[in-house]
Amino acid sequence: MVDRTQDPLEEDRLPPGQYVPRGRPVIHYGRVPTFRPATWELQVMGATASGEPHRFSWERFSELPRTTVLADFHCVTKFSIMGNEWSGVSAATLLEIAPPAPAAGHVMIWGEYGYSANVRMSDFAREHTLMATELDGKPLSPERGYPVRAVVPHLYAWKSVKWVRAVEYMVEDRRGFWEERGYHNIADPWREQRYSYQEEPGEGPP
Ligand SMILES: Nc1nc2c(c(=O)[nH]1)N[C@H]1C(S)=C(S)[C@@H](COP(=O)(O)O)O[C@H]1N2
Ligand SMILES: [Mo]
Repeated sequence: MVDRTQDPLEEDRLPPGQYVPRGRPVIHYGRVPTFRPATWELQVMGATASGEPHRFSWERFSELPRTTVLADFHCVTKFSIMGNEWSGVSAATLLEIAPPAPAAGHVMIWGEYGYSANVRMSDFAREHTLMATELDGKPLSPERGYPVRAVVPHLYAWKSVKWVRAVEYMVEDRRGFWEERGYHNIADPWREQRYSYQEEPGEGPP
């Protein structure tokens, strides 16, 4: 069950430097893609345990076990949206059904049009990381990532890739779209890991 007892404006729930805006911005780079259920698939590829990619058609993806998570959402541009109820398939479920090779320590999450974000396997495997299909009890709107978006709520929101099409298990770390453009490889909002110049040795690819 979802815990709604926490006060969304409770001071210590907001990471440093963040504020709660009035509205709810929609932010992304590029166009909103059209969902075509007949040809859509989610691929889990790269360093899988079997060495083969796993493909989920929309029909197959829709039959996976589902879960709901209540989580705050922190954009690096400093707004935070508190108390979002996301439903979908947990990353842990995907890891079970499409297991990675033991050497895979990193994950690239790919959206339509080549948008990508890399996360550590340990962040991907967190219990609240989701492949979400619903927000607050309704299917995602097209501009929020319909039909499926990643939600990695404990990291800055650029890691929460909209319109997800692939999950790539990686043995070596690699930078995604914003990580290549000066943003922090790990992106923990509680440590204000906003920019790549803040990275400590070992926090990014060599
Ligand atoms: N595919 C894709 N996903 C994306 C982005 C993007 O440009 N493309 N922008 C990210 C950023 S920077 C933020 S803050 C959130 C915004 O999510 P929202 O539009 O639901 O608020 O989506 C993230 N996911
Ligand atoms: Mo963002």
